[in-house]
Amino acid sequence: MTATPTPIAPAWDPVRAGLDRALHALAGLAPDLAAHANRIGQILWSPPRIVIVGRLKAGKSTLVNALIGAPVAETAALEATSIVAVYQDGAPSRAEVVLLDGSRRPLHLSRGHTADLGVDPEQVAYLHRWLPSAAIRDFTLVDTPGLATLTAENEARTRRVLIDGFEQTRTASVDADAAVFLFDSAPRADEISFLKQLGFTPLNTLGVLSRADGFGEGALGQRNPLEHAIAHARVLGDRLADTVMTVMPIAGLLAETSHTGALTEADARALASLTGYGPLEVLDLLDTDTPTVVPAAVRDRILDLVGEYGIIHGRDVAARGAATLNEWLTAHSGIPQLRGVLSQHLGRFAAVHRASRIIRELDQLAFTHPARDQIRGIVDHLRRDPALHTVVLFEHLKSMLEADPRSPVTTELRRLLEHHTPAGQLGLPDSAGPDQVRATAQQKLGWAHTQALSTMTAAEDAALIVLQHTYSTLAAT
Ligand SMILES: Nc1nc2c(ncn2[C@@H]2O[C@H](COP(=O)(O)OP(=O)(O)OP(=O)(O)O)[C@@H](O)[C@H]2O)c(=O)[nH]1
Ligand SMILES: [Mg+2]
Repeated sequence: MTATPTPIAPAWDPVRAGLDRALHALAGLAPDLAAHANRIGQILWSPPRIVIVGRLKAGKSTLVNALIGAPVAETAALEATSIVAVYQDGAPSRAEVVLLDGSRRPLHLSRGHTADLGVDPEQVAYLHRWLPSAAIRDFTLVDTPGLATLTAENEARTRRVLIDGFEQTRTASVDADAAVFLFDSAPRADEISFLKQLGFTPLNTLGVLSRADGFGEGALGQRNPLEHAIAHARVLGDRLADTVMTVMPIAGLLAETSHTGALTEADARALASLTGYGPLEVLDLLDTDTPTVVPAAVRDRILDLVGEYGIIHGRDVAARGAATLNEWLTAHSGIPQLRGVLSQHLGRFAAVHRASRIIRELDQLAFTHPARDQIRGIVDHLRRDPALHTVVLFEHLKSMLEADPRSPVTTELRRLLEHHTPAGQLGLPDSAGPDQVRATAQQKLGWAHTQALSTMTAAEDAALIVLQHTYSTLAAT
């Protein structure tokens, strides 16, 4: 039914299967609905999209390159990313410019990089780039211009393709399913409010404390910046619990260098030649135009590759060669852990978010199409499918986060979604026995009944019906 029928791992996904069945049923209703089913099917069978957002120069493009394993996104101290770019696994390597009206134009690539856009940037919604890369097989990455009042123009470009109802058009939206939110110190209030406008939940939003290798006083300070960043990420994770699932410290530069094959034996030798110098000589090396220890050009290249932290702490390791240094950079970058969270937690909720987007599309069709009763029947059936229970809970969580984030109903929904075992879902330790699980579910069922007598919002009304259903199922297991 779809243009790209290659199944994405996991091979058998009951949520996808349920949605695919519904799309087949939809396609069978009328010829124009077959076209809708095909369009929606393309969303279903392409990898979820993870958007990287954050302040200007937070290290977004560097992280994108590190995750892809190739220097595809422009990064620089001065140059800013000026348009939204979607990086998707696919061959051949190519790019298209997507205009605000949704139309597409092929774009000439010179040596893998995008040359001139060929159109007024004001007409461009985003750049769609395909490149063969196993690293982005399970999720497509979206790099965005940084948020900052100084570059209001770039910020507007990020907003108009990400935020529902921002400027009138949704034709050329990138439709992201999850966000990685980068900040190199505490995020500002306007950044948090931008994030809220994206319409994600804390379950599909990951916080990244970026540039961890320069955190606090940096590489020359008393405290190891990476350790400091790890501790601070924990504090921020608690503080931002309403916004992000967790906060992970990342040194994107170290990962970009180690994942894109930028490091050579000559670099390792140059770095190793700095072993044995004291703090003052290292300061001289880093800070002056004419360092005495190595030529300025060599110093600049190593600084670009591994930063001050890499120079100070990687010197000894470098003596063991480029491969060992590469491993050291990876291990200190935080990227292996980030990859784990992306593919497990964030990836899981990105898929749930996308499923809910598809159901919303079907709801829309049921609203506008003459075959509304049959479409409604398909959607109702889908919502009752036990395989889609998580998606239904997620929809209610989204409504509750808008209506009343502090309500205990919101807390219950989030816990049910975040945990995998019945005990965890009910707030019990995993060691809890079946009797205790049943008794607690029964107790919560009673609570939900009582709550339902005096609800504050329509969202809560609807959520409590689903909670009652969930608790009775848990009580019966
Ligand atoms: N030391 C260090 N420098 C970093 C790190 N990540 C990025 N940088 C540097 O910070 C500068 C900006 O990085 P980018 O990745 O271009 O940042 P960005 O968020 O994409 O910037 P805009 O697109 O302009 O908003 C570059 O010079 C990077 O080399 C990091 O983890 N550590
Ligand atoms: Mg950038």
